[in-house]
Amino acid sequence: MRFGDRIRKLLGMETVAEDDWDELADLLVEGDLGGALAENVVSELKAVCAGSGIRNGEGARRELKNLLSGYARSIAITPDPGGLNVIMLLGVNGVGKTTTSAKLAKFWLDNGSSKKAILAAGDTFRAAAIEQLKMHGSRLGVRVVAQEHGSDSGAVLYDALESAAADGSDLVIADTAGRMHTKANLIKELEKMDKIVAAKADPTRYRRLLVVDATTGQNALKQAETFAAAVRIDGLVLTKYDSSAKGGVALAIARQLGIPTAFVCDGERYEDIRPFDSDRYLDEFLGLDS
Ligand SMILES: Nc1nc2c(ncn2[C@@H]2O[C@H](COP(=O)(O)OP(=O)(O)OP(=O)(O)O)[C@@H](O)[C@H]2O)c(=O)[nH]1
Ligand SMILES: [Mg+2]
Repeated sequence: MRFGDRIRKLLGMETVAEDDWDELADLLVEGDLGGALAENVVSELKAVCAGSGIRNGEGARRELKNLLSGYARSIAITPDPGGLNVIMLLGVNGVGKTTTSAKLAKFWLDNGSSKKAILAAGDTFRAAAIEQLKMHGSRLGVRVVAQEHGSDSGAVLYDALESAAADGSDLVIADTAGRMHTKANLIKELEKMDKIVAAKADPTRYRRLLVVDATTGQNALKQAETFAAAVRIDGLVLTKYDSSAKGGVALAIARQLGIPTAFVCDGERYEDIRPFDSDRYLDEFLGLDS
């Protein structure tokens, strides 16, 4: 059963019973909101419903949406015309960075936000990563700037920016490594790459997107904390948000770290990406959409 359907089943047409509030808090924790936020929201909701005489589940669900709207944060990220835009994708291994790089290139080329894009193979750590990005590049007709496996990723990004300036590209999407021998290494590497790009790119056209897997729950919050400690994160990409994914972690990350969500991905095809719409997201989360 879809997560939103479970919420709707609990808060249906009938009067909300006292036990239902506790069950709702448990369900919101299962939905990856995190314990503190779930408890908070449910006690606020109880007070609002009591104060305005709302007794049935449906009405409570609508009030819950109002409350959660206060936590949801979204951001529209689009390449700005008239200069070179740089999008750096960050995240731990396997979350979907490489796939998202390709999806974003296609999305912005298709809608005209970019006329000419480059994919930069910043993941020089994993042996197959460069080939994987080149495969996407050749399928999409997008140039890939890469060096060999094991080379310095900062140098690859530097190259990609020079190359973009030389051939009139308006967008560089940088894939990066999600794996390092240690967390300290990962952070050092992130800071270094960020410095190199920041020194060369227009700061208003340089965005760092953190990719998180919606199915990993509260782990995604921990990842966001780690990455946000190293570099400024402009927005999240929530991947693997298929019909069973709950995705409440985007709310937890917004509340805890103030990071808004930019895109949602719900499949492996290039088309399976859309800008984050918090209204639609809350409707899905709370089963208000069907
Ligand atoms: N269902 C689903 N699968 C996805 C989505 N995004 C990526 N994947 C799959 O997740 C797997 C990992 O994706 P990658 O793009 O290689 O992830 P990555 O973060 O680059 O991984 P590393 O390079 O190992 O750090 C692949 O099998 C993708 O097809 C999504 O939105 N939905
Ligand atoms: Mg990758």
